Amino acid sequence: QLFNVAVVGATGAVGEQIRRLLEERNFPIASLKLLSSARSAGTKVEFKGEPITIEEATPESFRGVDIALFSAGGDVSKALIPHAVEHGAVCIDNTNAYRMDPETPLVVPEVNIDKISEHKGIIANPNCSTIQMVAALKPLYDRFGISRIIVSTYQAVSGAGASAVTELLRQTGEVLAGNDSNPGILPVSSLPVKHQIAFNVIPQIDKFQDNGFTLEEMKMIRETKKIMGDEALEVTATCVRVPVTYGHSESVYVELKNDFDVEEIKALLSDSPGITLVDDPSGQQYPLATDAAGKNDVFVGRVRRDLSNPRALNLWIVSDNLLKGAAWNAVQIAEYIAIPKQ
Ligand code: 11C
Repeated sequence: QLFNVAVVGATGAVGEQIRRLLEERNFPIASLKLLSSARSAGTKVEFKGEPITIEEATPESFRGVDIALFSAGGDVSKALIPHAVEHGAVCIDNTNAYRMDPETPLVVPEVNIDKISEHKGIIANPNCSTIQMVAALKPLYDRFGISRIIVSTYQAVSGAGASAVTELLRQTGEVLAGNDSNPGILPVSSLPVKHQIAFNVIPQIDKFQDNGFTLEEMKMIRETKKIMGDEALEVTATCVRVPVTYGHSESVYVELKNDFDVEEIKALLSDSPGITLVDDPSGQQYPLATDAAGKNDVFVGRVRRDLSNPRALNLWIVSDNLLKGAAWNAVQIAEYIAIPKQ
């Protein structure tokens, strides 16, 4: 069976990766619509050697569409997804718009692919920093139980869009030349105060909430509980932007409910689909953002028992935020819809 597919936000950093993956994976496409804001409409991109003109996304764009992948921001998703659903499309939404909606499954295929059958037209793709963490922790959750997670992130600038990558490179050049970095985008483009990211780390990703946590931190906390299906799971997060282009890294402390053997944990991780264990302290081998960039897997290393709590582990988890953290997770979900018996 072939599907009429639409990609909304087709020219963005994630949309570009979705197009590449649909092509590379030979997704069963009958027709492909590439949609964007009016600003990018009219430009042409190649798909399987054929030029496709980007069209402006409107409520009528979804007539006849079977599967629509959205990554054009929460406002676009909120405005257009109801129309796409009305036209009968299954929407895979990469934004925050529907993630916590109780009617909408929030899916990481390695964790809860069974939930896709419950969809009512929308399947939400979680936040990038959440996806890589739950994908790595799920095998441990199933085997030993998890009571508590404490995570600190080291997030690449591409999470804030292609313009933030340009900004990091520009600022780096300015600072090296002895000029003012003149920050213009980070931490949050819509807020008045901006900070230098070149040669710096910024402990703010997205806006602060009334409880003192940022929205990115609250996404990690809420989404992890929903995806794991465990509201009792204790999660706390500190999310930090670092001067890395692609690949989020995470330091994770996790308390297990049962005794474990570190070698068994490593074996479990290396046997799990979608996870690559890179853990050889003697050879100085551990996951690096520069190695994870461009790859679909979640990389885990620095696996060690905590010294203060024998039932706790410390891990280092790295993945390409635009791939498993966004485009690849979305295309994986689309593949499960298109080819259910995988
Ligand atoms: C970042 N995690 O790194 C964000 C980007 O809710 O999908 C993804 C935001 C989201 O800035």
